[in-house]
Amino acid sequence: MTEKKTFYITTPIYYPSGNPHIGHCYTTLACDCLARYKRMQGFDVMFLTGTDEHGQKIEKKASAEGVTPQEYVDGIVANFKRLWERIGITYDRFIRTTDDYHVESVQRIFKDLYDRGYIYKGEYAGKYCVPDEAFWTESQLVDGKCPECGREVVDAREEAYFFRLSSFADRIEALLTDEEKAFLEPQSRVNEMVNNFIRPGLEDLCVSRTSFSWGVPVSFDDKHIVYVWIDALSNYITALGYDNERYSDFSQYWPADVHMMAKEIVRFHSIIWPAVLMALDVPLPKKIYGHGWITFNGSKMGKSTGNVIDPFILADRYGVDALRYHLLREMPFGADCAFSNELMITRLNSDLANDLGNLLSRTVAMVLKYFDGTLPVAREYEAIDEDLSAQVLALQATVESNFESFHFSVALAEVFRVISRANKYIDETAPWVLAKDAAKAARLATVLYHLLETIRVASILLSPVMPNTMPEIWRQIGASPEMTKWSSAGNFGILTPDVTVSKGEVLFPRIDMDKEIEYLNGILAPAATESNPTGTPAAAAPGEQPEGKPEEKKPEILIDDFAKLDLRVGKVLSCEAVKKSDKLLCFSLDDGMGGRQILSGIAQYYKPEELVGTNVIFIANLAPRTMRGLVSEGMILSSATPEGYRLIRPEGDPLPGAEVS
Ligand code: ME8
Repeated sequence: MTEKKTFYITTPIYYPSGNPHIGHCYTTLACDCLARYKRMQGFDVMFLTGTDEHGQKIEKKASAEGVTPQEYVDGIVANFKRLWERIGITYDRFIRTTDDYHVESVQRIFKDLYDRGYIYKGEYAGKYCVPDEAFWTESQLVDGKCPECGREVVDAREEAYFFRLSSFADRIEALLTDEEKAFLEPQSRVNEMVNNFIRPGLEDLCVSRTSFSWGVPVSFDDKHIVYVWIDALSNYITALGYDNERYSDFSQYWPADVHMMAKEIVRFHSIIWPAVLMALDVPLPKKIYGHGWITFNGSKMGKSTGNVIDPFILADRYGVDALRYHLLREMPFGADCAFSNELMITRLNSDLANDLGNLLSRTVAMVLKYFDGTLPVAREYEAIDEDLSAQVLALQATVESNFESFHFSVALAEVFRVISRANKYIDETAPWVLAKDAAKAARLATVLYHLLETIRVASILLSPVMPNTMPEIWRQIGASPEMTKWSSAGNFGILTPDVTVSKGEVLFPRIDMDKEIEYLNGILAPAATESNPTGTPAAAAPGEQPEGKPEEKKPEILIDDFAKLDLRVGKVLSCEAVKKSDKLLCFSLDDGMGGRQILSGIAQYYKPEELVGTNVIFIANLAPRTMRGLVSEGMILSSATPEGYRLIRPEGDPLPGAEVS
């Protein structure tokens, strides 16, 4: 028996420093689509995802919340897993960098690199903030001061371990510029890496830290913690059992077929990771793919920029498949793409409800109406049939080549081009006219059979993207499991000639744009959602986890615009956590006007009881909104700090209801 070909695909392991958002869904969905597609093709697939749980940022967040780092990450990792389950992610393995076997492997890898002479002990020189016990590089300083606390920094030196990255510069450049190999894609990223990082000179990389303890200790010198990126990148091999006993499929799946990620971490994957593997004498992954960013209001959608959109809400409202389809259809892979509720609804209405949904419901309805649900076997062909079937037959190869090159949006556009063609074929063949003439029964059956076959092929090719709804289509068009295999998408004429269809529900109901936009703007836009407590996008947190471009400034306004805001002081009478929400607190305020209730998404940053009796500032004339079934009559102001959101407080002791101007 010949062994199955393997396909190993990975997402980045995500930081559990905040809950997952649409940006994380994007990469994970792209990988899921490929994993499903390869499984359908018969590959033995290993699809790995996980979480990158160590580092100073997590340590600080946990301490701000008064929990251990492990407790802190456990909660967020559970949310990642819940989301992946909700949106149908079929990962085969989930690695957490806090898993014992991974920690053990990382220690062995570090020691191995040391023994091989690729890691050496040296001295790290940088700017040091004494109270924070943190080293910063010159470029991280803000106005020459500590970016965390704003205090003076001093020149300092510290013993640290270094990886001889510099000695790999030539080999890495050769790897990246080998066009045939296409190790890093899209090509534009290669130029960026070579011109910005390699040609200016690769320096040895500091791979240990002593300023915090939440990480993997260097086994032979345990006051040092292994640099998070060495810890994190190693996940791709430790998850297969490299240097550990937990798994034993390293030789089966490595080298990875593709490491998928967004562009901001391509540098770590295309320069540091291959160098580490070269030093370990381990083969390199076949491909690194760096896609673009989902942006919102001009910035990368990200945890610390506050502009996150809640994928649970979108999945609940429009269905998992619609969300999956929209993300993969709308974003040209490789380029950035703005997320917009309007675009999403337009796309769902036009492609799913109109084109695909109508094709299916019209076809099934006609077979039911004209033939009582079962086609007669006699056929009568015309040239136009061949025009449609030729396009359907060519589709599989087009989809495959676009999936293989990560052009999901092109693959999907091609399928929908053929679906539109089929809708036009209905108009051209006018089955309702054929139905009036009993002598045209064979012709009518031929037309309907062509439509059913088109739907069958299109739905197979769409199934890696929309795995939940396609089986319902197959049920309606009378296709057995055998007829919906990937390989059968390359043939036309697979449904039995006397196929029987079944009535079904509308798969993709039309969405009322105006109503939905009003709803979504209320709950999802960056104004005070559960995920974004203040409505004001926060600045990127400084430190080791960059979160994208600086925020764009908002347009200038006039004093009259500001005067429209009724800002007031309120005294907190009571404050409680909102049930089934880990973000929202429900405040009852003395507002000097008889009292009101306001919800604010700051539950992660405060204990409700500590807020009772304190003063806050709130917007008094914001239209009321309902969240989790509770009405919120205004917005309490807070601002982002490196430790999370903090309330804005008035000084002195103003009376409740006092105006803020
Ligand atoms: O970087 N648009 O974790 P992370 C598109 N732990 N993709 C986005 C996105 C957006 N707006 N926001 C996030 C880390 N992503 C490290 C990785 S790997 C060894 C260690 C996706 O939680 C995208 O894949 O910041 C991006 O590269 C990743 O999430 C960053 O996740």
